[in-house]
Amino acid sequence: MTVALCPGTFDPFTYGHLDMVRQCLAFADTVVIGIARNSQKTPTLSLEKRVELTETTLREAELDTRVNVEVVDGLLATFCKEHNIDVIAKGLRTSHDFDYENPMSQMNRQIGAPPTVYVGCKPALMHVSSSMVKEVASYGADVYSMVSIDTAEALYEAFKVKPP
Ligand code: COD
Repeated sequence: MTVALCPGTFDPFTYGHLDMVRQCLAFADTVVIGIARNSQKTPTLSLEKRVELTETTLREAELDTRVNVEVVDGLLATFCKEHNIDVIAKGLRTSHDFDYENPMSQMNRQIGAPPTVYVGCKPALMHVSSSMVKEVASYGADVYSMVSIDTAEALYEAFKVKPP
């Protein structure tokens, strides 16, 4: 049984992330979405909200039977050991993503984590990043095609703007 880990901040979990998970299910029996508590970024949404919205999005996509959501505290390498992860999966939108991800993958290998595989991004979702979704949502613009309804509403609430 192959277990793949999709780690990230998921602030918030977008349909781009969902597509990455779908692609992982083509080669893994189970996918674990690892939501980092202490990522280098300062998330807009609380950890609890990020977990809840990720679970809701998976349920709506009917992917919740083969995908689990977990919180990653500390190092990914330690999490992988504790959760019997076989492979770490990262999504690539552009070569910029590779430049960002590859040093992390090398460092993770050096400290005992399993190998990282890269999945390509669906062209229609190439421009979808959590940060851009948040920027657009912060002005009250429509993000319903990029995230679940609950996620969009949580963002409008967080930014105290009227939904479109
Ligand atoms: N299509 C496909 N993939 C996408 C899309 C899209 N539209 N959008 C994003 N992705 C991919 C990203 O490329 C990434 O692979 C993944 O989705 C998650 O994205 P984010 O932005 O939510 O996550 P990041 O980049 O903030 O996550 C950073 C980690 C939490 C993975 C990193 O900080 C980490 O590993 N922290 C743990 C501490 C640790 O072990 N550090 C040592 C590593 S050197």
